[in-house]
Amino acid sequence: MGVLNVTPDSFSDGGRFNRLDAAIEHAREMVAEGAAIIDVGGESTRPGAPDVPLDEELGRVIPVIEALAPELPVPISIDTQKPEVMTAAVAAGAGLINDVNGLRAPGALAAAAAAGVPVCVMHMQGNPRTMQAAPDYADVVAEVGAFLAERARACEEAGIPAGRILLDPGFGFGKTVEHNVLLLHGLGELVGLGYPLLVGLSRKSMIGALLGLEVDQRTQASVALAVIAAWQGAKLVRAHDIRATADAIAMAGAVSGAEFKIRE
Ligand code: 9MG
Repeated sequence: MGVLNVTPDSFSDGGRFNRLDAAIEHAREMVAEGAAIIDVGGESTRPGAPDVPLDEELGRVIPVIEALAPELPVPISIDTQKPEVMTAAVAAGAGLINDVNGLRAPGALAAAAAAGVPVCVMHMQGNPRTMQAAPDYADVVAEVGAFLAERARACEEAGIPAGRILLDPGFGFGKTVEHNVLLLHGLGELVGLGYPLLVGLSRKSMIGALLGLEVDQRTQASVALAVIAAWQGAKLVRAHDIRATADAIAMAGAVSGAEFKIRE
């Protein structure tokens, strides 16, 4: 899953893709490099990011989705927490809803169910403004697993079929470096929940904390984390550096004989 941030304040690409033509070009490039989904987001989820008003978020993402949907050979995902954006994005051509808030906003579950597309529900402790203040778990793998199982049940009760549900442990969302490492180490337990797992580790601050690297120096470490996640059973990896990530995961797949398939 290739990241296409159309925000002026994105955490790792600094809003380079907030102009329509640049966004479209970058999406094409990511597909050419092996992305199987393009994830369009108009509200930064980096720690401390401000809320974006509905109209502004719609104005950022809808023109991009309308432009990309007819021409891209892969589905577009909408990265949003707002039910109104989910509905409008799917009407504009998005084929997946990616909600870092796990469809917990009022109306989000109903909007996602009515949209009739697959959903990715992610775990987050707190909210992007406060989540890194004091993350706290007795057993991070068990607690994230219990949350994801509950959200999957809520999705199914709202009418979203099990086959359209992806789960995501939410690396970096209300987690310390140690929590992130434990979660990745224990990812197999979450695979056991029975839904495909999506993970996002690309350029995240745990790499900066462990290796002392700036955001633009984190490609190799991101690729290593992607391979570890895929090896543990993750089915989708959200990434910025597509060619490197796709090649590395394809090699892991070739060795393991597992079914994760990145490129024809
Ligand atoms: C939007 N976004 C930022 N990080 C993410 C992650 O780790 N997973 C998902 N599903 N979305 C994310």
